[in-house]
Parts: sequence; structure tokens; C-alpha cells
Amino acid sequence: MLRSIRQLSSTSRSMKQLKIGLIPGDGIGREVIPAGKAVLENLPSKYDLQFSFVDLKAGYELFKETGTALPEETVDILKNDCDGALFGAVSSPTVKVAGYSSPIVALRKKLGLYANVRPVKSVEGIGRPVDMVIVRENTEDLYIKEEKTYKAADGTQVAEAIKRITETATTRIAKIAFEIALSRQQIRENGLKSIHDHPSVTVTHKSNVLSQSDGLFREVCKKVWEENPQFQAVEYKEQIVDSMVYRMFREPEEFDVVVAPNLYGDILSDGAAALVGSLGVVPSANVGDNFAIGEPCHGSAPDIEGKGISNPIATIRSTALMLEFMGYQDAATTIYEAVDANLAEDKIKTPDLGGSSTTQQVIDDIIKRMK
Ligand code: GGG
Repeated sequence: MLRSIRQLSSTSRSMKQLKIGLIPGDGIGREVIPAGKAVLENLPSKYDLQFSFVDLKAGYELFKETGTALPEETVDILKNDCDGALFGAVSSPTVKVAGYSSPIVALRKKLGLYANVRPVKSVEGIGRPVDMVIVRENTEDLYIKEEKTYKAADGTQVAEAIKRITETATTRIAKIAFEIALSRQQIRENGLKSIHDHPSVTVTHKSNVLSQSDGLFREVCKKVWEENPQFQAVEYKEQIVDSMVYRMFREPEEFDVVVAPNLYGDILSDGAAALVGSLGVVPSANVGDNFAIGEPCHGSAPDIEGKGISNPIATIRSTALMLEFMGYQDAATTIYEAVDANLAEDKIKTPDLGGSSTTQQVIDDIIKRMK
């Protein structure tokens, strides 16, 4: 469980009426976002939180219908009217489509959501112990999408993409990674059982090959650690990304917080989902200084769309993660504990976890356990 990472602001903390933007996106995004809404609507009354919801559009399907993947209205409502949001999934095509650009990548940039926080945690007593948080930089690296193709002198095609790493973006992602490590340690000291006895941050890079771009990422992360006395309580570690993949599967218990540039963070966190049974249980939150969007790590999964069997747990945990970043840790804990109880009983589960239950049956079971 990851709690009390950050308070967005003192006002959001005392606010009881919260407006949440719901952006289902494509495919099973439309089946799992209702799970996030349902858990918020069914939070025990002791938390004194009242939610209202606004349905917002984005996605590749929308682009095919209207020529726009991310309407300005969606961005404006999120910026001006919402306290938080949930995003489902998007199924961008693997080939270039004129005029199309990924709406979630754009949304992260437009709202300044510079960190993608992805906790990967096993349930106590089930499988091997894993309790790590992958902090993925969200705004740059190869995801700036400055690509071009041209013909070489011999007439063959060449494609190029710019990988941009800046001191500014690396400084802020390193800071939030160390803050999360300290916050997790604080929670352990307050009694939460954990496999870690001290906080650590592992900086993941490939600076042995990309000595300038990944070299800058590594240097800046180290400088943030060295220059901030409060971060000295956190062990500083480094790992080259290919050996990081190997070690993450061999000895996942070694890793507490992992910070990575955008592409490595994307790959590592999907891979880490295999350690805890399914991509269907792994949440994330896109976080900036003033706003958070919960988002399941899984994609739009067109192969199971419409069958009613998509796993709602990643979205339900993402909803809890969004609440944590809004400052409502106790309410988030109730959701996490209900999910853990569902997983521990190992009975009502969707096919990705080896069960035969439907999405709705899992939602109903978790809501029952929240009460
Ligand atoms: N919820 C995560 C998600 O939608 N993943 C699929 C993905 O990576 N989408 C990026 C895109 O299609 O632009």
C-alpha cells in the first residue's frame, strides 16, 4: 500500500464535495471506469466525501468518429472544474495515422502531470513478495514524438526519433521519487508491515551507451540526492536498464522505489505486472503539482472487449491512488484493503487471474468488503 505520498493542497484536503472527470477512452476502458465510479459512490459515509462525476471524451475511437482524439472541452473541464480524474485506456494504432496523436500522452503534457507512479505490490502470503513503486518520467524522452523519415543517399528509408532528457524534468521526477521513498518509510515506521527495512531509490538508465542523454538523467538524479539533506536517509542505487529487467524478475524484493525515463519506465512497469499475477491488477497515477489522474496500467485489450470479463482491480486501485494524491489516505486504505481481501480469498476473480467471474461480480465483491 502506498499512502500519503503528497498533499495536493490544503484546500483539496478539507473539501468534501469532489468532482471527478471520467475518461473511459477505448476498448475495456469503457468497462473498467464504471468500477472506479462505483467504489467512490460506495465509500463508507464516515469519510464524509461526496462525489459528482463528469463524463469526458478522448480516444482513438473518438478520433475515427470526429477527427479529434482529445477535445479542448475535455482538457478545459479537467483544468477548471475537476478535483481529480480517472482515465481508462487508449488503443493508438501502431502505424502512423495522419492527424492522430495519443490523447493520454497529450493530456499528461497539457495538465503538467510529469510523474507516472506505478505501485506493484503482492498481497501478503500470495506468491513472492513484491513491494515496489516505479516512478516513470511522463513528459519527455522518446515520447516527445519528434520523429522523421527520409531517404538515405542509397535510396533506402531512414527513420529518426529524438530522445530528449532535460535537467528540469529529471530534477522534478527525481525529487518526487525520493519524496515517495521517504513517505513509504514513514508509513512503515507507523506500523505498516513491509518487506523493506529502509528506503531506497534505484535510478535506471543506459548511460553506458547513451552517455549524454541517459548520462544526464543519471547525473541529475544523483545531484538531487546529494544536494537535498532530507534525501540522505534514502539509499541511492543505480541499475543499467537491461540488468534491471533481469534483477527485477530474479530478486524483486530488492527494489523499493525505481525511477526511470519515460520509455524504460513504461516497459519496466508492464513487465513488473507479471510478478503480481496480471496487468489487470496494476494501478497508476499521473501526477503533477496540482492534479492527479488515476489510470490502470493495462491497455484497451480489444481481444476481451465486450465480454464482461475485464479485471476492474487495476482501475479500483488507481482510484485509491488518485484519492491518496488528493490527500484522502484513509478512504484509499479502505479500498486497498477491500481489494487485498478479494485477492486473498482467491474466489471471485476474472479469467486473467485464473477465475471465471465477471467484471461486475468482482466490483460487487470489493464494494461489499468496503462496507
Ligand atoms: N491505460 C494505459 C493504456 O491505455 N495503455 C496503452 C498505451 O500505452 N497507450 C498509449 C497510447 O495508445 O497512446
